[in-house]
Amino acid sequence: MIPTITAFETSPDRGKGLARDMRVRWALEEAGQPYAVRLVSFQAMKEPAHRALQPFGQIPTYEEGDLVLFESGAIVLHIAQTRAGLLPDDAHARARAVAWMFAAVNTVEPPTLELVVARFLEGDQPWTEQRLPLIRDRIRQRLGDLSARLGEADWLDGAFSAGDLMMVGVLRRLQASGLLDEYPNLAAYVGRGEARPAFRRAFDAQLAVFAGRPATD
Ligand code: GTB
Repeated sequence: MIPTITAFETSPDRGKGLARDMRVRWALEEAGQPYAVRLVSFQAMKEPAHRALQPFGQIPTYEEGDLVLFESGAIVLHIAQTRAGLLPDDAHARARAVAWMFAAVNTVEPPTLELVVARFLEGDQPWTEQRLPLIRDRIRQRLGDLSARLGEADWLDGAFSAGDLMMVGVLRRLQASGLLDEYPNLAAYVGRGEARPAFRRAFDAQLAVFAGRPATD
């Protein structure tokens, strides 16, 4: 059974692969699992049919037979647990890879989302200019710790795993902020993730959604 995922019909990033369907696409490509994509409009995401799949009216979702999943981390974990290639066989190494998945979404991603909110949703508020340096420093704390742990290694814990996939997915959203470049080993780590053939296939597939569309789309 080929799983179906959902993605933005019109993504604000116009194909830079920053929306969270990218993590799911990448995981499916790493696992060699063909998949279908259903594109949804912002309006359709808020309608009952989509909320039955995703209670918060968001993408991505994952449908496979009678399994329906939401939350990109849970979807990637499911793919990793049911296909080879994304989690180590050794039970302890597997548990550590899952810990890195949680670290990505639970420890590193939250301060990065504060930056998005401050810049794009609260950018016109009087407190934003004062708040931004505080948020950037909170992100630096996480990046500094992550950078120290990664050191000169290629991946966070031995071979590439779903933990790296999630972490790279989170860090990619910081590229435009310049913060990632303050930590050359993290910038190189993201580069290694993006150079993986499975990442390239996933990226090209999501980019193709926007090919040939006018910029006003
Ligand atoms: N915790 C959930 C998960 O991990 O699956 C969060 C899902 C989520 O935030 N989905 C976003 C969404 O559907 C898309 S990824 N938003 C619409 C809504 O809430 O109404 C967030 C995102 C959106 C756009 C860009 N971009 O264009 O750069 C990047 C990331």
